[in-house]
Amino acid sequence: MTEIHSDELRFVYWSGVSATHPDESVCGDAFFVKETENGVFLCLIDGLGHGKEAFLAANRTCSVINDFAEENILSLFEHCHEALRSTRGAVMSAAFIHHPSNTIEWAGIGNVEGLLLKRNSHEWLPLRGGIIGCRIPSLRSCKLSIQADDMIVMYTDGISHSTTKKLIETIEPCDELAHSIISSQIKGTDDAAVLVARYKG
Ligand SMILES: [Mn+2]
Repeated sequence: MTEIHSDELRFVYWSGVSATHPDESVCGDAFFVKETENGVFLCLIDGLGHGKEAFLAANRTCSVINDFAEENILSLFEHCHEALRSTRGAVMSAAFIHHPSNTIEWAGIGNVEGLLLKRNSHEWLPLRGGIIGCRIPSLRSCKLSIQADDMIVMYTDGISHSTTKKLIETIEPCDELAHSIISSQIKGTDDAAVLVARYKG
């Protein structure tokens, strides 16, 4: 089962695709995008393993982010950690684009890859080890400048990392990039999800 969502918001165009493990009926990977007054949150979550328990962990994470999306990135991780204690746990990368200052603040626990793609350079999100709901490290976020047309790409470990790196540099529009990644780089042994956003400036 594949879920696709594309939208244009005030600050970004974005596209998310998730694909369920072939033996399961619900997906444990989830993307979440929410605009606030000053910017936009972009989150990609991988509930541990796959199946119903993974789905429940990812789902709970999304509802916490929805409730606390007015706050900063680091407190978001802490709220999720508390809320996920009774679940299997999840890994997540999250970014907040602050429009007034043209900056992006981001952080990641686990192995959801994050990439900021600029016209002539790119920056990978530094990831910290841990599992949200089980044990999380002391977290520091990174802040970078962002300008119109910069892209943010996130993907879970259901996507082949080595080949995706090359693909990202060749394709432009959000929905095309998200679709190419999921259709050509999916491992097929886990849930998989990709989130792509282009900053409008
Ligand atoms: Mn996974």
